[in-house]
Amino acid sequence: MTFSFQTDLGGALLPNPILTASGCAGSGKELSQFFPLTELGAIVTKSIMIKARSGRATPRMAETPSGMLNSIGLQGPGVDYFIANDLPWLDAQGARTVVSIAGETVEDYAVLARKMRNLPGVVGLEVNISCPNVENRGMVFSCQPETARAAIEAVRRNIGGDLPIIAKLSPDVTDIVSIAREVANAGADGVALINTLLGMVIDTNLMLPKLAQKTGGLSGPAIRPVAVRAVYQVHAALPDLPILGMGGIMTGRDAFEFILAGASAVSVGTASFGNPTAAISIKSELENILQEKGFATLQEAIGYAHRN
Ligand code: RRO
Repeated sequence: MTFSFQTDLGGALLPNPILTASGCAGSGKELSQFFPLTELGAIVTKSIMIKARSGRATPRMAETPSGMLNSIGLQGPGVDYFIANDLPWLDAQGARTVVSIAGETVEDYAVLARKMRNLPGVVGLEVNISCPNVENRGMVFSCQPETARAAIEAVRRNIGGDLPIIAKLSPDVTDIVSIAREVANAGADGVALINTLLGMVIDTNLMLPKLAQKTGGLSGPAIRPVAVRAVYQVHAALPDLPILGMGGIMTGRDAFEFILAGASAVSVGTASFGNPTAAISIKSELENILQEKGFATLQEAIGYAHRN
């Protein structure tokens, strides 16, 4: 019998569950030098906003134990450039694209959602409501149930058609399950867990924060247990809500951990900075592990750690 690696991420049918993590592979051009983008379940683009942005002041990256801190601040070319240039290129590669969108206001999410209608090669939307690198913490929509709901409702009302909406949540909350429930009720087809954790590093020689804007988002293996916990809790409470899991996945075994916790697919981010082919190795390692453990399909393994 042939092994089935397919997954269904809230209506996005993907041949395998390995995606890039938003922000870690731009719009795919750099990675395409190393492997065909069609090898991935999907590519998740850097979050796109309405207007072009140069991002935050430098330095905006710092190494941390088993991780890294970033303070990019939503650098990007703006949605119209993205639609005119990056998306046609991705489509020409045959890539399945999940577009990540980010807004400063609820109305921004509405405008971006309208622009996402009927675009070639786009299989889903990741709605980033959790960027930690903004001037105003009130802009971290997913940190409050009301703003999380308002942003996702705006996307749902304006997207039209049946493009899956995946809401990306912040781990910097007391109860991530309540936020997941809120966005599901607002019309999200799934959730992406987790964005980076807000952190800081101080240079002890200079005796000042290493990042120009002081705080940044922590990613990498250091945050994996936090991410696995979030996936497990949300899957336990909302077993029918598809989850895109991420946070420090370096190996197929790490990806398997997220699948067992309840993720239907996973994103590989920080690992690809050190090794651009990380996602491809993780894909084959995960497929091998699933078969060694006796699973005939990926589906059977999703949430397997929840059994009694
Ligand atoms: O651009 C960023 O600084 C950034 C974003 Br949009 C995000 O969602 N998460 C992150 O760690 N950095």
